[in-house]
Amino acid sequence: MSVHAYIGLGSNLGNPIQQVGDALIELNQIPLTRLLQQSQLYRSDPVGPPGQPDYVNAVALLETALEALELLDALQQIENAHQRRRIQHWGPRTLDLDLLLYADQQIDHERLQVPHPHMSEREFVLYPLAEITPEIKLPDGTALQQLLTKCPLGTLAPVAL
Ligand code: A4P
Ligand code: MG
Repeated sequence: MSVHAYIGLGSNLGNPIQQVGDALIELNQIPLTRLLQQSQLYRSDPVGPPGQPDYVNAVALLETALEALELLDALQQIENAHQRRRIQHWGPRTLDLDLLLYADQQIDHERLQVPHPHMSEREFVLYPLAEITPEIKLPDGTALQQLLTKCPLGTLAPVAL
């Protein structure tokens, strides 16, 4: 049985637009999985330690027949492949693939928490998600639109391609 899963993509590598673009293609190559929709790419200020470059973020909607932990394994394989490239170029590890939502499940596993614990307050997750599925509700019933009213857009802006 296939389910819908939402993935948050983030990169602040030297060419983060390419990192995220490549990752979207690679998501579509995961076994038993296809990419149904993708948001625009957004540029956003870094959340966390200051002094790091801006991020490029996006959200993707997948249809997958993988179990949640199998999907996490596939996401980490993609992250690792990007990490190896980055080490060659002496850059930091900067491709993040977060499993935001998996069907309407709440998962609390040592390797995997779904919904992703920080998604509800992150503008670089909520606005791209709203582009794809504006009427979505989280598994606890909270409407995305309700979260958006508490989450200013800030400096988040679509990347001009
Ligand atoms: N893990 C648990 N739940 C999940 C999930 N739902 N999806 C575990 C993915 N992984 C999940 O992740 C560490 C461990 O989390 C994994 O081994 C997995 O088993 P990681 O990606 O290796 O480490 P990380 O990225 O340093 O930690 P984390 O908590 O994922 O960081 P975040 O929350 O992703 O934050 N600012 C902007 N503007 N844009 C960004 O994208 N991203 C971060 C990273 C910080 N600031 C940012 C952005
Ligand atoms: Mg992460």
